[in-house]
Amino acid sequence: MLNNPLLPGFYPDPSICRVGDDYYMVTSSFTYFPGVPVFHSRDLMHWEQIGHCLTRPEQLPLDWQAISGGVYAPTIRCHDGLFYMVTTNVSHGGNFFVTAADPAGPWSDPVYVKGAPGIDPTIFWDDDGTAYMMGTTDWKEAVPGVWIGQVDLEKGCVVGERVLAWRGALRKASAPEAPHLYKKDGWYYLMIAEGGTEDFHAVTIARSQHILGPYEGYRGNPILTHRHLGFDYPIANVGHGDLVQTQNGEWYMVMLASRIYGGYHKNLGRETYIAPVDWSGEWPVVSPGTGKVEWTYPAPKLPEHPYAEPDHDDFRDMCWNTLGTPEDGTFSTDGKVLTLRSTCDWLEPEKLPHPAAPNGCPGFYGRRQQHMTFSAAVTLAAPDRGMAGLLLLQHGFNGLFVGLTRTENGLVMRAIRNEKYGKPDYDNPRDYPREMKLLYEAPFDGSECTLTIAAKGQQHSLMVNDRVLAETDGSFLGSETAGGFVGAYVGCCVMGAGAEAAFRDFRYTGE
Ligand code: 6LW
Repeated sequence: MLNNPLLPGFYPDPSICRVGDDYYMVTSSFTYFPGVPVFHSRDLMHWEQIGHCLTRPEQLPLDWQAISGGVYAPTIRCHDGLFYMVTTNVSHGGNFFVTAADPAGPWSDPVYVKGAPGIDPTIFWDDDGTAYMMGTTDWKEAVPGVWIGQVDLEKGCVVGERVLAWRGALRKASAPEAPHLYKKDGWYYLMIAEGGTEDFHAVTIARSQHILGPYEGYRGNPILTHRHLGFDYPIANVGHGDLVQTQNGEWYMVMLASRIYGGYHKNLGRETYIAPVDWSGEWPVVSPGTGKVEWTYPAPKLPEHPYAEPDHDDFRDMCWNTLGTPEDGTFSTDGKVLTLRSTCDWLEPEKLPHPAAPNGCPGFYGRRQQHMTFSAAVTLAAPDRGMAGLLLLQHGFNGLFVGLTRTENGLVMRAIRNEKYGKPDYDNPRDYPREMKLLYEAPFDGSECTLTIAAKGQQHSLMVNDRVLAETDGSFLGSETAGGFVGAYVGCCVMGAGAEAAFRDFRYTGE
């Protein structure tokens, strides 16, 4: 069976391409490093991560304090045997692309594209080999839309006129974005997302016989949305799709969506889903028969191609990320033991470095929470200074922490709930009113301990060894409350300038 979510956990804005019998998929990654994970499949059911597009600090300058800044929606395509991944680094440089002969990497240095405003860039080659780029118009424009222009990939600039291709299906559509272009039966089909990436998200489509338009919207739009299914439906926010045709002629769409649980809460952020598409007529019909994204579909007509799951608890596995671009010596690991260093205080807002000052490096090394019910545990050696432990982290530094702190009066174990109030302000991520609530504190006697964060839905437990320090509702880790574009990460952290700690035997289980 084809099971949804295809990539569980925070894997938004999926883009897919096929080369022969091989399928490749990328997703956005925001302020986590390395950036833009790359997945491979031969049957569309089993997806193995084979690398990241952005693995070198020079490729990915980030401002870690804006957790939902950094890398937005990517597009992956292959042309003349060369892979292209084009995306936006909203924290630095705007739209850029990297190339690779092998999607597992290495990928080139970024080419920042001049004359390409907005976000969500995509590349398309016409039959004569001419390359075009599309993206959203600048956010500040009164009437948003999607532009298209010819692009010189050698020089890294849009050439000639940039044309406003489409403004979306709805009159005054909000957030027309995520453009992808396909050529079929002599028509150029322009598929976008609109309605915004939350409850009203949708996929809409237009077509033209000329690449630069004018594009005419489909009268049956939207071709996919869950906006009409209400707030109890378990799969929400469906939109931002990309299409692929199998070598056998079947069409599929990958798209983002969120699971809601314990109320209207989306702790896992936006995940990657898939649905079959009937494109035997003039316009694509997504998920024929039901018109909504289902948990399972019959397997595609492709030979099954499973792979051996790697050990994700090994600190060298590709599922691990730092928050922000790591500095030399931030972390080191042999797989089992992780040594992590922090060069600043970072969960306490008043101690965040001033925006004008250098960032410093937060000591955080984590992986995605991929299940509504999960447990993460790690063994920590008592730190010589500062604070070290296990952290479940969302946008705005909403988080749950359990760990050890070296205080003037000795070593203490603490459970902390770090919560921000008020509306998210993307321009001033440091300005959230916030409260660091100490849920529990007690002296700790020992040289090491095992820390656990476990969740049964929204009921979260914070433990040291076998002792439950605190139980608390975790719905403030949902995107509706935390804001932003990311999903929860769980991992090891150290806080306090110069603090260092050693972790071992990390285990994540989920159901
Ligand atoms: C993505 C864009 C979007 O680039 O959110 O709201 C951005 N929609 O398509 C980040 O995922």
